Amino acid sequence: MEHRQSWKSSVVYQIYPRSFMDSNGDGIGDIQGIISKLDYLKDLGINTLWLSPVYQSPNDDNGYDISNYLDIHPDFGTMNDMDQLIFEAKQRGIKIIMDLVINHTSDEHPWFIQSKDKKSPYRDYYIWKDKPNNWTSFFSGSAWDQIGDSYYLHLFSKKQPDLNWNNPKVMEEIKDIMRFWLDKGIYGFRCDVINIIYKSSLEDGKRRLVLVGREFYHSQEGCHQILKTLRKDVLSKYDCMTVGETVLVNTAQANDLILPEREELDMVFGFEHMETDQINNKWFKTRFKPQKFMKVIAKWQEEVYWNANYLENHDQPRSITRFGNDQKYHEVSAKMLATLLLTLKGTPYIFEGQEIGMTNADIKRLEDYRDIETHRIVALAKKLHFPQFYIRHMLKTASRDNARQPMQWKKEGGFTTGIPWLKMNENMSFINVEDNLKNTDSILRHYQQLISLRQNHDVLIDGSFKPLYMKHNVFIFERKLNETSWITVSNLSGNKKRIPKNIKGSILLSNMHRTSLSNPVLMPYESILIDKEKTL
Ligand code: ISL
Ligand code: CA
Repeated sequence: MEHRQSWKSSVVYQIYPRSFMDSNGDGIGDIQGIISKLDYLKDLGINTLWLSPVYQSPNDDNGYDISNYLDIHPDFGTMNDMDQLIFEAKQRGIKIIMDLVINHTSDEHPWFIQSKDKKSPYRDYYIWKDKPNNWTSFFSGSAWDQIGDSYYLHLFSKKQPDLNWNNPKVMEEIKDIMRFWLDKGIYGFRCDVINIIYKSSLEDGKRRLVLVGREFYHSQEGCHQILKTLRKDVLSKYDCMTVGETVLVNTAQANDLILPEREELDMVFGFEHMETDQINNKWFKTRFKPQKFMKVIAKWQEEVYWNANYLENHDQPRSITRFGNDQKYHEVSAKMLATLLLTLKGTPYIFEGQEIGMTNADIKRLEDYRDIETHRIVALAKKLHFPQFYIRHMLKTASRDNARQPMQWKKEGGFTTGIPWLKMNENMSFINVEDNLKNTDSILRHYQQLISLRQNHDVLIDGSFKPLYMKHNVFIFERKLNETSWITVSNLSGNKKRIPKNIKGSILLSNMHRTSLSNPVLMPYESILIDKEKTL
């Protein structure tokens, strides 16, 4: 058999360190907290952890604004803690990938502080101009800020100045940073907004509603060249993986970044399926459109060389609230989404709390939101005179804090002995890890079974993907490897449906204790994993 790259059999669990587990009662999750939960993660069955940033940072954007890439934020612990985490994880067969944020640094990074001086050798580490252009930031408003008589570019907050990738010195600095971490034994990187790091021109952009200027920085040839260099000079020397976070890419652009012969990244996160419950922009959520969702998923499955499959991360609302039903069908729809995610072709990513069906946040007061993007949007919406009730609705359905409420370990929380940095969800009294572990039929147990099926059956890793049925909000697809053929049936709606007659086989996994296909009625959010060859 052809050699299989190690990341094809990875099952990744994303940790948002602030919200995972607090070991010292200051209300902020930390590295010792993560270490204390490694056995839990091992039992879940995952073999790879992705840590959102733990580097030094003034936390304007919760660590995505880095002021020292080579040290740990004291909130999270020390470098010794990090070394211990890498070691302890390895003992349990778990590899660690770290976030690599190289589009921008913090404005408190020594490079930027020195860059403010026009005569400094660091001046050209960033993008300075005498006059701003019309580009807008991802967090709304102008992408330029003024210091003295010059302006610098920041595609995110003004405390996140963009690096100048036209400067070869920047490339050398980043290579050193990557080597530093890979030498410590980490398994690779999740590369933040990687397809926008290269700016090919600083002209005014075409006038549009959002992201003015993007034609000059989105998926530019210069970006491909940078990725090839990083791969050749650094990554290729290690057994490691990279997953790019790639905003606004289509399937062709995704392949341009990941096809093996391109020698750039290993896989990327697409966003198209995340747009199936909104109009134009994530702040304008509408009803979830399952038909659109399954078509997008099938398209990416069929067209993209290898997918990074995910339904949640630290920027997105919770999948059960969005794509399932977090009230009446909480357990069954969480399990249905799990089966879908873990049986698709590609590397699955599970976000902390997803394995117990954590829901969107129950934050009521605007001032209780912590996320910078959320506050920027509130300010803008107020300026535009959006009614108060609508602003609340926007936050409830789209704020990034929906994903960031602390992990619900126990009925009474279990995340911290102090005051959590972001309020916990009151539904922790019935949605928590403790109860899930006690119950042999819980959402967590369902994830465990799925992960174990993946680890033990190559059909879920190497098998081909073929959509069999995509109608009436029912998604059926086949994974096939040699003689083995597995079929996933998912009802993405709250209504009863029928299983098409030609779907036959024996049940490998059900979210409703189904043991055969003799009853053709598919219950709301029912999902079934079927082995086609073994007909009972
Ligand atoms: O949050 C978003 C959609 O919900 C996006 O606009 C997001 O800002 C974009 O996907 C980039 O995200 C990444 O880089 C940002 C950081 O704030 C995010 O947390 C990170 O995932 C800037 O570093
Ligand atoms: Ca702490």
